[in-house]
Amino acid sequence: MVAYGLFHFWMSKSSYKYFHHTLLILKDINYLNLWEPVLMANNDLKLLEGWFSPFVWRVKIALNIKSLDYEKIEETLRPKSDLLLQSNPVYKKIPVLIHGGKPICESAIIVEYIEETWTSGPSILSSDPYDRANARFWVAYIDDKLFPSMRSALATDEEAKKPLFEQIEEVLLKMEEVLLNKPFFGGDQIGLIDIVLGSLLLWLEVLENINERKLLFEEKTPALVKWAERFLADPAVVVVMPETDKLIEYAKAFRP
Ligand SMILES: N[C@@H](CCC(=O)N[C@@H](CS)C(=O)NCC(=O)O)C(=O)O
Repeated sequence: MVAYGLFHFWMSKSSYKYFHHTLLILKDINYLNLWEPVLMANNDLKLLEGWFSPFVWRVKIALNIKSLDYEKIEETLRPKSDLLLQSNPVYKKIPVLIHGGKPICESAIIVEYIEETWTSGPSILSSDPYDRANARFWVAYIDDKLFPSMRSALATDEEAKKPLFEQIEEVLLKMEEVLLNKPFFGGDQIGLIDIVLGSLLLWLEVLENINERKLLFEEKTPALVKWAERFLADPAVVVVMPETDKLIEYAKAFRP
């Protein structure tokens, strides 16, 4: 199985999709659950999650980076559980992280909470206030400009899709500039911007697949393509991401 996965990867075009596929095979047989023996237990952490949610993936990646163990509570959203309605009465959305009985809502805020609460382990945010402000600026930009366009493009007709695709490509070009020649937006390791943008990569692939149109590609954003491969291959990330085919199936429900 492993040999097949690696063979499949090396013999195919070098795209992050195939690389990711190989890593998923490795993940299935537990090769990459490297941190499991050293997970920090007894943190009294519960995560209201959904397998399909890029916002949930953000939190799971941050918890993995910090090697934190947590109880997973899968939320189907139809109907919303009492626990979700009580924990996030304002937005009624996942993810919600419940720490010691206290709920924290909104994915980027949860990631920052994790960073501030568990200061040991790799840092997700720089210690420099200017760098932190900068990271928060791009996080707000991504959530403001990229996700809404992607979400709408999944659920609208051909004509309405055009400006949405333009907006998506504009954001990707901008993020290529922001990345420069660094391995990650956070420098040598995954940081807040990586988590926020990287969590949207699989849904971007779903969008590309459904529309038979590339949005993230080498000719336009070469550094970002390499970054995407690097991000999806990271051990803290690879165990979080579901199979793209499963997401494509799920996304059919959004079609107009
Ligand atoms: N801004 C929120 C977005 C969370 C979000 O949209 N979650 C979706 C699942 S992907 C949800 O719970 N939707 C339920 C609803 O809208 O009723 C965050 O960053 O956490």
